Amino acid sequence: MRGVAVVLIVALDPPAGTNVGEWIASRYEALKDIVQGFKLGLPAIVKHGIDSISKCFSDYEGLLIADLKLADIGDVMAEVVKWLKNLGINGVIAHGFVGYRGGVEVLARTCREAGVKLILVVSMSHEGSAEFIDKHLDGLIELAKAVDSWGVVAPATRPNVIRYVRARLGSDMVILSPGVGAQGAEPGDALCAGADYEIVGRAITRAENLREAALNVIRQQKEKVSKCRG
Ligand code: BMP
Repeated sequence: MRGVAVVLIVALDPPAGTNVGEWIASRYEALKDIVQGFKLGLPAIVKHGIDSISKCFSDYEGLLIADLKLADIGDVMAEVVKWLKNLGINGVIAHGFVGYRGGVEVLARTCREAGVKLILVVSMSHEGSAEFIDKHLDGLIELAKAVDSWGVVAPATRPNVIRYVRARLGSDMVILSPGVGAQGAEPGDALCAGADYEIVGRAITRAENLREAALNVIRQQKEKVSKCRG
């Protein structure tokens, strides 16, 4: 995966008051052939339910990530993963701060058995990440390594954190970076710092022309990456 130059996941977070089904379907149709995956967040899932949403993606072969930021006892998180798997989801985001024993340990085992990619948050893109989460960055990275998670989330808004996470993780684990566009990071910066995927939401999903906005992000990613990776 690290050899792939440009990789984009679109975060689908419909604004309140929209018809969620139509909002998601139109974005899926406009973007599915030019991006590598979609991330479904709580706004979509709370309103519409993963059951209804997943029907729209039934023929999709890319990454389909449920961003529930799971943070519960392992047995409950495991049941969620089994539901998600049945509905065609192939990746799930969880918090590591619940700890290994009886928590992430169970979740990771269930993900492995179900063939669902586990993605653990090790640092977040908003400022408050420094208050609690970032104080445990090393521990969260070690946890991701211990359970051999498929990937981690680290912030595009702070490329120095991505560089640190990449150095600690080595080259095998995938880093997914949100914070591009609406939160201020520029396309390609996280990739240049060591991320494998950039996650972009509003800068694409709320644009007048969805496809043009996504192609614009991809073009900027390519320009940046060609400079920093040569
Ligand atoms: P946007 O590009 O519209 O800011 O969306 C970013 C997406 O990434 C949202 O779905 C958000 O839930 C997610 N995200 C984030 O912004 N920061 C994090 O640290 C972790 C996330 O999952």
